[in-house]
Amino acid sequence: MIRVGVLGPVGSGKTSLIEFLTRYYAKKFRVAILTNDVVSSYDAMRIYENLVRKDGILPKDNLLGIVTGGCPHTAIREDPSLNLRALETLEARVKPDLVFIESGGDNVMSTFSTALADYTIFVLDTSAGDKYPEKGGLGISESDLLVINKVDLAPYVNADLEKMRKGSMKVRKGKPTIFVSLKSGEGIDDLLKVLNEELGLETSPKG
Ligand SMILES: Nc1nc2c(ncn2[C@@H]2O[C@H](COP(=O)(O)OP(=O)(O)O)[C@@H](O)[C@H]2O)c(=O)[nH]1
Ligand SMILES: [Mg+2]
Repeated sequence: MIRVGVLGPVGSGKTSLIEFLTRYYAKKFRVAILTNDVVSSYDAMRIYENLVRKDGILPKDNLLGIVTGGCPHTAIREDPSLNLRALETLEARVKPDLVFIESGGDNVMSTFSTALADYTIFVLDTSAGDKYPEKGGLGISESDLLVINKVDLAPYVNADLEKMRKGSMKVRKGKPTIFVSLKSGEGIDDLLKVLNEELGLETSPKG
């Protein structure tokens, strides 16, 4: 089971990314999703509605949502026990090849415990301004992959993508950064190419 942690600020596109990747990978692999929300089961309910009920992409047993309380980074870093237990439940229920774990949404310092995630994707979006990624933060610099989402909005918020690209190179020391729009589809091929390579997912069959 490959555990992919998805984190980043509220509204950057974490759930949208997980929904997109699940649609893609579920054709070949057993995919499960574990969401973290601070006070509700909102994301789990949204994913249930879209992927389970409407589109039938995800069996309902493959989805689990937990409520972390007000400090979402604690549940993915200092004390991931709630998430680890939820993963055990998913493992026993569906034996997934691939699990996406969505953080409840946090600031740029947020990171996943290595006990919980094998690979981490930090999601930023252009509408937060082009001061990031250069302004830095542990999550931005240390994540395995930085996804900068909502490039379609960049012109409306005067976000200079070249500045963001340079900033990212500066703080991430060679680790990959991909620019996408989950709305228009721009950059998606690059994203899948990097993820397939990094996760070694191209060849292993569903079984
Ligand atoms: N314009 C635009 N909106 C997007 C894009 N990706 C996601 N959104 C919207 O941004 C909002 C927050 O997305 P969501 O996936 O819920 O973010 P999360 O809080 O990080 O999980 C939603 O209204 C999405 O429809 C994108 O690439 N472009
Ligand atoms: Mg979300």
